[in-house]
Amino acid sequence: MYTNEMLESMKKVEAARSANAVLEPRRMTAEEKETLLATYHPDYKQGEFAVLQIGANKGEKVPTELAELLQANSRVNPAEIDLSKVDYDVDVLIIGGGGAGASAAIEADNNGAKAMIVTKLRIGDANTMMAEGGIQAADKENDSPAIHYLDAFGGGHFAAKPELLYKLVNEAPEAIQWLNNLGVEFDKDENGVMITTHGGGTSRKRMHAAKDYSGAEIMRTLRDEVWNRGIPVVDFTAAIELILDENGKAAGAVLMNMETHEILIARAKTVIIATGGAGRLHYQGFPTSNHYGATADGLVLGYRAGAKLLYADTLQYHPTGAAYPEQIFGALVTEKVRSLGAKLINVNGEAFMHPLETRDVSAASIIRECSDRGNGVHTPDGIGVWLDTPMIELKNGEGTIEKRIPAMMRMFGKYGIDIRKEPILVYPTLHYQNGGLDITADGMTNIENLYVAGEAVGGIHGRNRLMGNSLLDIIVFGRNAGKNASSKSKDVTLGALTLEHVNKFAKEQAEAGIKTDVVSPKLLPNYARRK
Ligand code: MEZ
Repeated sequence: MYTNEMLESMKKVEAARSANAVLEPRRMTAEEKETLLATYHPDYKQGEFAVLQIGANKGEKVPTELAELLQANSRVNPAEIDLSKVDYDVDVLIIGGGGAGASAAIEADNNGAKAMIVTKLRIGDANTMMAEGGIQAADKENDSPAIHYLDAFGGGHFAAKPELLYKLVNEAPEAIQWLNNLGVEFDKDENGVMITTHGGGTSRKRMHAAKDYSGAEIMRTLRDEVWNRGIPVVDFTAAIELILDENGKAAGAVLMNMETHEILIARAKTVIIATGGAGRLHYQGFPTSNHYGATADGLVLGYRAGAKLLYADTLQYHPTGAAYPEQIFGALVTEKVRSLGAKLINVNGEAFMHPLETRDVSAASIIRECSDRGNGVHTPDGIGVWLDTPMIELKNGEGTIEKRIPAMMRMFGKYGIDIRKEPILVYPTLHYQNGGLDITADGMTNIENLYVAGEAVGGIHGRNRLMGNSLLDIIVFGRNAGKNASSKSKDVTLGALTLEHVNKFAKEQAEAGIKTDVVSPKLLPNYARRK
């Protein structure tokens, strides 16, 4: 139930809305943004990071929770693993059953390769499924990939790897057509033209959506395609260590059945890591919008085998996670709510920022409002600011919410909150891993025959990602990895399989004086132990 403070504040929001007295603050200047980020964004809290003592990124800082996993013990003792007993023998092994993994599998299959997906949960249990607001592509007359590039490059603080971002924006229109042809039900107008909207930091309306379950619709389609093609999917089986061959090239993975803990060996000519993000590590104690399996496994697997990370110190806190009621704490409230006209309002009923600043700036602005400025709304369990959803229908007409963001309406409706009539409370939630494994434009890491796609990649977006560029990157880079890994597999002759890199890593650990009981990859979060 709402507290008196919440009710009093809500009255102010309603009064300001009714009097048409809510002003739209101007966008911040570059200097204002820099100061805001440095003071309030979680990425800038130096005490929350640790310097890596071993591995390819030795000397660089990453979040403390990630450092613990990257420098932890392997789940396997190489001496106990029989690499001569091969359970699966494939051309392309895809680790991860989300949108990137499924896209890679489809293209590898198209290319005539024997592909196999292995996933610790089920195909589709992934962050792709949780994405709501849409997917970007510059396919309208007033837009171009070059404009898309400039928006994303600026939004990512000019840090994106140019060749990766170039690929992302140039292949975006084709990615939309590919999905449309596979059967994704994009929102279209009465003439069959795709409806596009703005996202934070976009200078053109290029967000294509399937209402506010865009990711679920895309994942449904990709999963059906994988199943229809008969591509093997090994569910409830985690990759717990990469296997290299005697020449140091990727050659498969040690797998573990999640239920029986049986160990299985997959030999592969090429391997694609598509394991997704890290929200379930709850960096800095933040709640998360992420899927249950998002525990940075791919980063750990790759790092222990010698792959390099890029920008592993930068995370995305989605500005609008649900702050109330407690049952949905941290769940995603799609940016599309703001694209459609809802404004962010403080405890006094005032709009305190432009609603479509980039995500890092928006999150920092909300944190400032709730901390130093003392303008947050206290809930029984935390704090937040209002997102004034009734404004959407004032701007776009009655019925818009049900038609365009029905999932939001249903999520809050379950708790007796009608978002057409009442504003909702939001606070930043851990949403996306901006950094990850470093790849070249063909999708390969510094380890030959080891490819990466999706959220486990670092550098596509720089140090902050724009809305809708993640659903796009899983398609563009998933397909890219599938095509390239399958082509490459045709020329691969595998040497003898080895886990020597695991022994080497353990030696480095000992030499650096790292003593830890932690084993990684983590695979699943352990909420039983959380305070
Ligand atoms: O790209 C995203 O993270 C996304 C579409 C999220 C959202 O707000 O809906």
